[in-house]
Amino acid sequence: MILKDKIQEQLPSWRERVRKLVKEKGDVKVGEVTIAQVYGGMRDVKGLVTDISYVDPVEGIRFRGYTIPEVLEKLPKPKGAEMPYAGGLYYLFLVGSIPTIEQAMEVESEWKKRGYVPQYVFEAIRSLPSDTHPMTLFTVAVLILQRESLFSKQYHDGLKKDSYWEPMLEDSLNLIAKLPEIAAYIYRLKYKNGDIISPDPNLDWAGNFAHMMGVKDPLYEDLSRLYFLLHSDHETGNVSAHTTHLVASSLSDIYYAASAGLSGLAGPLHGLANQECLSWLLEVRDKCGECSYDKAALSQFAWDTLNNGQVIPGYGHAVLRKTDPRFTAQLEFGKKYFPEDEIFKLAALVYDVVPDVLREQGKAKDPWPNVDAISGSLQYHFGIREFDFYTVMFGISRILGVSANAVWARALNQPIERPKSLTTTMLEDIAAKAV
Ligand code: AMX
Repeated sequence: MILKDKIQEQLPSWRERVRKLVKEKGDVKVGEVTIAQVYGGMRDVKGLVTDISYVDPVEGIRFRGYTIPEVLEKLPKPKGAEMPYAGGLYYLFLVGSIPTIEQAMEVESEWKKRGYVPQYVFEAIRSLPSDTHPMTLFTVAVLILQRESLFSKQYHDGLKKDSYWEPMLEDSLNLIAKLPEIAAYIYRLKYKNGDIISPDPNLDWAGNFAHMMGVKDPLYEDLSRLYFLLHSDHETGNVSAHTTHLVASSLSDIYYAASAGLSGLAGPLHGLANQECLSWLLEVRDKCGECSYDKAALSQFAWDTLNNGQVIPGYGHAVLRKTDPRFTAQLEFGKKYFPEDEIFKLAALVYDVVPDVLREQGKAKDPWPNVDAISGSLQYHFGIREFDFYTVMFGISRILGVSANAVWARALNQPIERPKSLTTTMLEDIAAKAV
C-alpha cells in the first residue's frame, strides 16, 4: 500500500534523526514556562512536536511547509474541479511531499475499499434519543467502531513496538473511509426524515459526502473538498488535536483517541464556534434588518455583544495574530461564486467592522477572523442550515489531521504524555524566591 511503503522508506532516517537529537542535545532548553502560562492554559508553552503542520502567528498555517494557497494550487484535483482531492492532502500529511494525481488517487481508492460501515453503527445512532446532538451521535459512532481496531487486536497478540504504527495506519484509513457516510447518515436521519442517500462509487471521498448530504448543486462538492482541507490540521496544541494525541499516547487506538478529540471539538470555544458564529450573523440580520449592511449599526451590534459579556464568535485566536488564511480561502470562494448571497455578504462586511471594534476594546490579542467566522455562511448558502451539524463536518476533517499525527507519533515511538502539576502554594513559593 502506497502510504505504508512511503512511510517505511523514511522511517529509519527519521528514527535516527530523533534519536540523535534527543541523545546528543536532549538537555538544550526550548523555552521557559511562567506562572501566567501555568495558570493560563499553557498558552505558547513549547512542549509538543509535529512535522505535519506549523501555525506561524503572522502567516497562518503551513501544511508540510506549504501555505494554504500553495496547497490549494499544487494538490491534484478531480477533472473540472477547482479544489483538491482529500486523498492528496492525506498523502501530503503522511508522506511529506505533494503527490502526483496517481498517488492521490491511490489514497482515494484505499478509502473506497474500506468504506463499508457496519450495520451496528447505524443501529446505535438510531437507538439514541432523537434530540441527541449530532456531535454526540458522531462521536459515539467513531467510538463504537473501536471493536474493529486492528491495533488493539495486534497489540494484544504481541506486536513488536517498532511495528505499532502499521495497524495505526490501517485503523486510520479504515476510520476515515467511513466518516462521510456516517456523518451524512446522521444529517439525513435527523433533518431529512431518515431519507438516506447511498454513496456513489464514482465520486471521490469529499465529493461523495456532498452527494450523500443531498445537496444538488455540484459546486457543493468543491466546497466540501475545500472545507475538509481547511479544517484538517492546525498543529497539535489545539484542544481536539492535543486530546487525540494525549489519549493515543497511552497506546489507545485511533477510535478511542479520535472520539475523545471530537468531544473536545464540540466545545463552544473550539469547533462549535462555527455554529455560534452563524447564529450571531442571523441575529444581526434579524435584529437590524436592512441596517445590517450599515457599518455603524454593525459596529454598535458588536459593541452590544461585548458589553453583554459575550465573545464575538469567529474572531480571535490563541496563536494567530492576523486574518486566518483559512478564512481568506473561504471568503474568496464565496466572492467568486455567490458574492450577492445575503448571509455571505453580511459575513464579509463583519470582517470590515469587527477587527476595529475588538482593537478598540483592547482585550483580544488577535482581533482578526479565524476559520469559523465564515464557514457557516457558505454552508448556509447551499441549504445546510442545521447549525448543530456544522461541527460534525469539522470533525470529519479534523480526523484527517489528528490521525496522520497519531500514525507518525507511533512510528517515532513517542511516549505516554505526563506533564507535571504543582500546587498554588508551590507557585507562590517559586514567585517569592524569584523577587
Ligand atoms: N470577542 C470578545 N472577546 C474576546 C474575543 C472575541 N472574539 N477573543 C478574545 N477575547 C477576550 C478573551 O475572552 C479574553 O478576555 P478575558 O481576559 O476577560 O478572559 C481576552 O480577550 C484575551 O483573550 P486572548 O488571549 O486574545 O484569547 P485566548 O487565546 O484566551 O482565546 C479564543 C482564543 C479563540 C478562544 C478566543 O479568541 C475566543 O473566545 N474567540 C471567540 C470564539 C471562537 O471564535 N472560537 C474559535 C477558535 C478557532 C477554533 O478552534 N475553531
